[in-house]
Amino acid sequence: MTTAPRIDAVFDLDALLTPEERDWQQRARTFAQERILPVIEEDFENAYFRREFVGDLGAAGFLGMHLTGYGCAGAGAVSYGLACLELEAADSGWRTFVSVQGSLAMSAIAKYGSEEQKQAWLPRMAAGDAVGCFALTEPQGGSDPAAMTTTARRDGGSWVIDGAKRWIGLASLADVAVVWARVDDPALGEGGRAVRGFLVPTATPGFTATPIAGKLSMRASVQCDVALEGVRLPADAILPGAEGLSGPFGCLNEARYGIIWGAMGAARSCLEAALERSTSREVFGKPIGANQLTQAKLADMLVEVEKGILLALHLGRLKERDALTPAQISVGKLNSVREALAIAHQARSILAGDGITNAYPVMRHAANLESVRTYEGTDEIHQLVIGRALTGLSAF
Ligand code: TGC
Repeated sequence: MTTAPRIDAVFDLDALLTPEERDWQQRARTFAQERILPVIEEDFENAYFRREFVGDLGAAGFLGMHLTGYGCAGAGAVSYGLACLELEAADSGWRTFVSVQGSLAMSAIAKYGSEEQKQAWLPRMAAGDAVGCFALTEPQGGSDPAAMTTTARRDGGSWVIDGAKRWIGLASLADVAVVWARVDDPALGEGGRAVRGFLVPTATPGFTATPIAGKLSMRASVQCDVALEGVRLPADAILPGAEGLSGPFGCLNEARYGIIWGAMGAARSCLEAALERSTSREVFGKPIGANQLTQAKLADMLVEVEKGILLALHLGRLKERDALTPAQISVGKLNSVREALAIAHQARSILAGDGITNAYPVMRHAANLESVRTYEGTDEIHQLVIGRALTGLSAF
């Protein structure tokens, strides 16, 4: 396969990073290249999630790495972003795992959980001894979590949850699910129902997760339908610190931030593959990279990778100052995934017929990026979030 030229060395990204950030990036790159890359084509082909990597990622410190305490590494936002970039340079499925575990499930517990809940779950999840999932999206909901119909009702000293969720990453492997549900809330008036979060051990009777079959994207990862049928939980299963949709949206901000970096990793891999082929394959008696049309494509791809990484870095620095807004996150998520997909398609055209085989990672990245474009807010949702920030008018 491709020997990887350091695309990010072209404009000396390293000069903008601290030694600690470079160290995290190098550790993630090593994990991706030594562990994930040798098996990913086979796993993608067989739709196989390699469970043993979970503990290894935990031991390496990547799970909840941007959280502090409870066994988490306490790394900065840029370090976390660089780890996402390197993991997604191998496969979006493994960046997604780290996102679901760290940015969604662990973040929800860290932001909104009681001290007991944090002690019970975060150290095990940081170590990779327990897996979490984040159950927000519903079959009829998609982009509109406000349409949620899953309910939690009080029954004596218990909560009882009923409903259905869809596209829930890792749910069939998870030990605990962060489930968002509507709760009868007298403070909201008659019929008023606030969205609240619950920690649901997946062994609880009534919780069923079924992997979604037939995926042509993210095949080395698992997404599930989840049924919640009379799931009975103790009173302290509720996350005390989250009330309303701002709870789950606060976690989506974290996951979307990781995607801003991660998608640029997939893009970089596609550019590397196209670049390698440009000098190794000859047509019409010369390397295809000696053609002006090929060079124009390569140049455009490099421009977008560099711009995307610099935007990610700027947003990361804002996040480290606690100054990153949801609209800025939408700019980054929209741009990174849209450009990464365009880069994957350009790379495929340079690779010609070989580009549709798994001798190169490009079609796999392109297929994965179709999922990344859809989850954590579609392109259209992010356009509308930006449009609302620009005009002050909501067009949802
Ligand atoms: P809206 O009226 O705008 O807001 C409702 C409440 O939420 C607050 N809020 C936010 N808070 C923090 N961060 C944000 N980004 C926030 N956006 C909104 C808002 O302030 C308000 O709070 P309060 O206290 O005033 O009530 O809500 P809306 O219904 O108009 O929402 C608009 C919209 C479209 C932006 C939102 O629904 C949206 O983002 N939709 C996209 C949903 C989405 O991204 N779903 C992804 C689900 S998770 C997933 O895909 C998992 S993939 C990983 C895996 O499991 O494999």
